[in-house]
Amino acid sequence: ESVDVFKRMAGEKAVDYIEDGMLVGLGSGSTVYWMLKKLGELVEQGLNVNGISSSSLTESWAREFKIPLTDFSDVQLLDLAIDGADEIDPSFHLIKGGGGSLVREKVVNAHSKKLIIVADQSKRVDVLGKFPLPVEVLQFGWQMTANKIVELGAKPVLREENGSVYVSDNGNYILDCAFESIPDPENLHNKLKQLIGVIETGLFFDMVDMVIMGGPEGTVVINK
Ligand code: DER
Repeated sequence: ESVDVFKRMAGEKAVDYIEDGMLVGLGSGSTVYWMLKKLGELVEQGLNVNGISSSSLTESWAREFKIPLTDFSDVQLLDLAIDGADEIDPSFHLIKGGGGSLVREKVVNAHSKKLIIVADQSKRVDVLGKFPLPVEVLQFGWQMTANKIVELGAKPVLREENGSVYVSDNGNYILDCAFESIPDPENLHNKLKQLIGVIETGLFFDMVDMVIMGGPEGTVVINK
């Protein structure tokens, strides 16, 4: 269906920015899937890259596509990270975490010289917040953490998957927090990070260098 076509367009276009010998941060999600598939084809044709995965699912896709993998014990700075997003505002601030990998995604993206976001056009918003903000929290005492988030104006919902509570790759819970509108992402992120029990938030600000958007007019590349 057309959204998947738009995702595929954006994901495949991002591979144009991967040069031979690069260390690449591999994001997560269904748009990144198409980037990984295309990258695997280039690796098969001889492109030399090493990737660090931001989730167990991405790792399984990378192995399926025979993309060589490394880790932070060998590599401390990546040349390029390519990742998806749930919302992108005009300043390139993001909401991420719909796929549950926001913590490792933020670690990978923060340790990369350049970050490219790939998305279908529906991810573009004027103000962040319609998409509930994923917040990763310690399992221990999560109810108290949720109560503190309520005081910040949200309605946190404990994420479930297949009828049981979702547990992240890091062994934590995720609260999906409906703030409705987040005009000042940095301020909200800082308030959330101060709460005892909050591990990380899905607010990514001042991290993105380029956005590649797939839509009916084709693929649009927007530099910061
Ligand atoms: O969880 C994330 O941040 C992922 O990047 C994901 O939400 C992106 O969504 P997609 O599956 O539409 O690419």
